[in-house]
Amino acid sequence: MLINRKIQTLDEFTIQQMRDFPNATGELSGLLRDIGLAAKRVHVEVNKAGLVDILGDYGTTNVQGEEVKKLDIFANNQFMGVLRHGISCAGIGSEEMDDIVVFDDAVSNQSKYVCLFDPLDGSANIDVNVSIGTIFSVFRRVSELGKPATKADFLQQGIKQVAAGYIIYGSSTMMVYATRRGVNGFTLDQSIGEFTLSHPDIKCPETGRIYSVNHGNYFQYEEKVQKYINTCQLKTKDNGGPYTQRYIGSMVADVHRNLIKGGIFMYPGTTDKPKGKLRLLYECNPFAFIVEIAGGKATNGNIRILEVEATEIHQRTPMFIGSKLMMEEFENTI
Ligand code: P6P
Repeated sequence: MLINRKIQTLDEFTIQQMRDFPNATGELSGLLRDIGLAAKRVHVEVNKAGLVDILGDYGTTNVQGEEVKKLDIFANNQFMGVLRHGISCAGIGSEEMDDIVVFDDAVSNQSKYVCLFDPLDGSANIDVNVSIGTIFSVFRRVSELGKPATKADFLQQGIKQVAAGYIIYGSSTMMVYATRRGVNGFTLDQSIGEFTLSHPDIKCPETGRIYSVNHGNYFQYEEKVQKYINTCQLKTKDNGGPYTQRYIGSMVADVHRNLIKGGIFMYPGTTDKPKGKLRLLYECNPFAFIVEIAGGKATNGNIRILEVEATEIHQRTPMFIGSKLMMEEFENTI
């Protein structure tokens, strides 16, 4: 019987990557497989959310003051659980938790990495069946191995990430992650219960015709942003257009679409929220790392997202991210 070697599972891919690096300890590969396992468990619950009483508010609010949906808590616990019981992660930070959780056991304290998560981004869309996602960021610890992880392990510039990725729970469930070797996408094959390599070596198209922004805040944006939005609306076939506006209010869905098709996603600061809404450590840094590795760009309107100094776990930042040439046109708007 011929074995179809064309289909490569996430596990096989990460092990192959490890074989290509003889000095690799396998911790990062193991960490990515752990995340894939938790993602499969979240996939099951997200896919039946309409069927069981797992919808609705959990009755609490998270550190952002947002109502917490039960799936948020479930997802947070899944990712924290697999990493706490793995061998690759010393602690995690999460949108759903006020402060970092340091695992502080003999095995975890020897682990080289820490992770940050938005366990279920876009959760306000759960009840209306819009695609939602998990976003994750991986740092190598700066604290002493053998001792518990510290806050400093998490408050690093995004440029120091060793891996970052997301899972999108949509028409299919996909896990996309980047290391410095590239960006690869894996689609969940439910017939075998494995993520299988479906989008090898993802590159962000150098330009595109999609711009994504919440027009409802237009009059709260700074003049430069308003001017760029106006530019997008005035594009014709003679100057790279016409553009189309696509904004679903679920960052993972919006940025994933633009990563694959080309486009620009913007969550600018507003007069009400000068720092914008999106969080640096577990939303903007991971996507900035992924999109830059794929050939795109990501800034806060002034500097690379990956160079923004991290001062606290839940800090926010304006975010502009996408195709290289579209980002450069935005940056050159005065
Ligand atoms: P607005 C979801 O709550 C989220 O954090 C991102 O997924 C999404 O891009 C953004 O907020 C949407 O925010 O203010 O446009 O509804």
